[in-house]
Amino acid sequence: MFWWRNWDLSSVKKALFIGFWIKKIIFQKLFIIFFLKITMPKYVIQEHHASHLHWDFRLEMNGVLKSWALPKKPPRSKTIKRLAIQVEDHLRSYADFEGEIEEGYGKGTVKIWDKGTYRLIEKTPKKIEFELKGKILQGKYVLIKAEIGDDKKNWLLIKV
Ligand SMILES: [Mn+2]
Repeated sequence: MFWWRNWDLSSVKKALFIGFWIKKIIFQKLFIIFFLKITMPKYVIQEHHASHLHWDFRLEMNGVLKSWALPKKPPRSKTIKRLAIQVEDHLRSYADFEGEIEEGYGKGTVKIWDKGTYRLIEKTPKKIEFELKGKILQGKYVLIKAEIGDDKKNWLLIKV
């Protein structure tokens, strides 16, 4: 009779209570991660095998994809500076594009080289600093307007 009275009920309660809080904290953390994932702006780099192989670097900004064409692979170390020529904004939906461009200047194959999200650190007319969270590129980068000649479209992409 009343065998259960020997149970230390308070420790069972404690265990349940701790379990409840652990679950609550895990769910809160997962929710925050999910929330950041869906609200952080995206970036994409598309390898474009056009008449000249280049990499199209695009940042989701003000409802469009701000775009730069890089004649060389995006830098993964701090010692490399890459020319980034600003090109026309693209629609956000273009971030997922992979495939064949049949006509015109961009004729050739496009494949996604890297993609992820980014955090904007600073933006001025001559400088955009951000932190990339991608599959290939990670860390802080800066795009700086390069006053090379008269061409206002020339920027430099540098890992900082
Ligand atoms: Mn291109």
